[in-house]
Amino acid sequence: MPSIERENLEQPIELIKEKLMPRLPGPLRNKVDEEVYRLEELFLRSRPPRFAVVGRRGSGKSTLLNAVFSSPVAEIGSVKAQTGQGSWHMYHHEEKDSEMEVLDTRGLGEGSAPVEGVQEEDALEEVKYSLLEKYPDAFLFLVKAKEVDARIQEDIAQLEELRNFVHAHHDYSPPIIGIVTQVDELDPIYDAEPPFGEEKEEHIQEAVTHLDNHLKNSLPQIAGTIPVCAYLAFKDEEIVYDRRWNIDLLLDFLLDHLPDSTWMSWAKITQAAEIQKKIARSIGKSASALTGGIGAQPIPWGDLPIITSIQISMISAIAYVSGRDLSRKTIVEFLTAIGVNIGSALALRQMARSLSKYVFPAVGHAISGTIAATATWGLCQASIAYFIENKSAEEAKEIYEQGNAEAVKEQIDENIENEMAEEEIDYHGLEEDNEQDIAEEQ
Ligand SMILES: Nc1nc2c(ncn2[C@@H]2O[C@H](COP(=O)(O)OP(=O)(O)OP(=O)(O)O)[C@@H](O)[C@H]2O)c(=O)[nH]1
Ligand SMILES: [Mg+2]
Repeated sequence: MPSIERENLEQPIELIKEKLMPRLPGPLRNKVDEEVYRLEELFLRSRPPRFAVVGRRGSGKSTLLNAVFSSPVAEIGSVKAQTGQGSWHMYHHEEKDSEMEVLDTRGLGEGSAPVEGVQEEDALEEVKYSLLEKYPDAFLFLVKAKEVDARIQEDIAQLEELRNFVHAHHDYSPPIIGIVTQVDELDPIYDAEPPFGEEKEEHIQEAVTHLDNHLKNSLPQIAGTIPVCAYLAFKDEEIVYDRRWNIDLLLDFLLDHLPDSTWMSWAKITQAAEIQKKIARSIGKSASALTGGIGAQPIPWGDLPIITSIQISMISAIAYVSGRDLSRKTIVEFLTAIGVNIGSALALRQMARSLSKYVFPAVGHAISGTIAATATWGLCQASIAYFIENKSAEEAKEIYEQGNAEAVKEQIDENIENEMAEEEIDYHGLEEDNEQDIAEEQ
């Protein structure tokens, strides 16, 4: 993440911690603190995800990395084992400005020595050595669909050993995800192009159950087993043939098992709209709960820009998740689209002030938690529409206003005084909106 632009994300969180948090009563402070911590994980401690990819020679490790990036980031060895050093590699994609760290292990249980040369005698020892340096966020255990029967017990024992090793040295137990690769190779072989027919699907399911049961016997905490076809062909870095199947599901599954600090990177790497939306909604939820918590306590007018600066952080983060850069121009473009008169203001403080006039036009002497949370959620929905769904400025504005109309109506109906005395945060509309979104996508 470019450091100059990071202050859009950093400053508001700092302001809340320094200026607002100390004023909040205990229970509310705890709630706000939780959300602050989560946003810090997402924004400030953001780092590339780290995977240890374990699998035999030719199981499809390199191919899977390429499939995840949709780009030939890893060399593919179709003849001899290529991955010789059991060390961490940073896979980098310049255009997407995205990275992922991978411990691409030399195929465990190998016969012949790989071409790049091996530093340690024993492949397992070599992998352990690399794991001393860093722990992976998750182990990906790849097995060819046609080989789920072949001496798999030995491989699983090694996997278990590696995980125990990580636990002993880093006090962390990475989730293990079983991946059945090259499912297109299963019978019937003539049904090689996804989407697959019924008979093929049955065989895929059999392979998954087989691997999953084996894994569960030794490693009951296994996160799950996912079948994929990762086959992609490139010419001059461009995809010329695409046989990928179920990769989206795998990306989504992995997201659920990755720490929050890797989510921003995951969005950049995968560039999958569904992943981006899921992350954006989750950021929106935290930001809404946070602003709602702060708004539940009377705060002076002068401090409202602190709330709107958090909203700007959220909008920046969603723009970033969508693949835009973190520049102020991006934010100004969005704010202008939804009707915030921003003038030539490019400093965060000025933007926050303009936004606060728009979001809290005339609610009285202070805002309520409900209205703060709903406005934040409305801005989240509008930024998703604008940045991720590429909807027009008018549509984004409409989405924001719809959400807000409800909030304002609610506000009039309620006794503001009473509500502000309550410490419970009202998450009005969040759950329903989220469920509605999910329903719409299905
Ligand atoms: N049909 C098919 N072939 C695949 C698939 N995934 C990988 N392959 C092929 O399998 C061979 C091995 O794949 P790699 O990705 O190089 O396997 P690897 O695990 O990285 O191998 P090493 O680095 O040698 O350990 C290559 O010829 C790939 O093209 C798949 O989903 N379907
Ligand atoms: Mg490889």
